[in-house]
Amino acid sequence: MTDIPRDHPRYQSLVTREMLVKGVRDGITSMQGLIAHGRGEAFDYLLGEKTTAPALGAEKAAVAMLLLARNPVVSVNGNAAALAAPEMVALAKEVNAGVEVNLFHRTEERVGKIAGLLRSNGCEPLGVHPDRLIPGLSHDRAKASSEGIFTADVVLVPLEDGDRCEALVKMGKKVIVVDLNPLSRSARTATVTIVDNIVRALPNMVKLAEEMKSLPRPELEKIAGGFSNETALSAALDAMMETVQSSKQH
Ligand code: PTJ
Repeated sequence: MTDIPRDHPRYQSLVTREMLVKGVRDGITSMQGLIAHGRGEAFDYLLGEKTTAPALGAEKAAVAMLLLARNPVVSVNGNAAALAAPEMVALAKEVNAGVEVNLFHRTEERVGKIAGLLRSNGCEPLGVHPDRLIPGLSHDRAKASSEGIFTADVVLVPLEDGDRCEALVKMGKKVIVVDLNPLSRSARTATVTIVDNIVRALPNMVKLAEEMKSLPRPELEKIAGGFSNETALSAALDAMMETVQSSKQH
């Protein structure tokens, strides 16, 4: 790992890159994951690399939905594993959710390594021996487990591919995505889109789950029901446009 100087103004962003590079070296993250992250970074730059108030609102609604769910599942891909494995496991514990390895560029070797990482963080993941296929999807990315994603009513799928997000919504599930690109198909199709970096969103959600798990159901229903994905996406675009506008004025 390159030694990143702590006083570098882009310290956090550079450390995040190093975590992904390590993920690739350890056989956890795909090469494509590096490219996907680069796209995310560009949007994060426009967001000011911070959790905006509307993103925090989406995180709150997502946690409420997970707490209300009958069979919630947190899906882990190669990027999420490299950037937020301990937080994904901690969140799953707080909301009583299953954790499933679910890859777009699936190889059994990578599934095994991600499962090992999740086990070392204290959970027994699903998805190692998937027994069902998500309808409407070709290719290995359709694989899912009957106890997990296949029967889940609420799924958190950070950095999800647009096609699979759409297929999960078509199955009648509530789909929560973390996606820095508010224009992506996943962002537009999901039930709740959190326009925030996964490295900020997941720690926020763990903290929110700790605070919210004792709330009565009607209160959680109010929080989840008051969320509008359209409004949240529009607010994210406004925040990005504001950054562009204020840079033009200087
Ligand atoms: O590990 P695998 O095989 O499952 O593959 C994972 C990737 C992410 C490579 C795969 O799902 C993929 O190709 O995803 P996409 O279609 O490129 O979508 C990823 C989305 O996540 C893009 O819209 C990015 O802007 C966004 N993104 C990238 N990095 C982050 C992010 N969103 C939040 N936090 C990030 N750190």
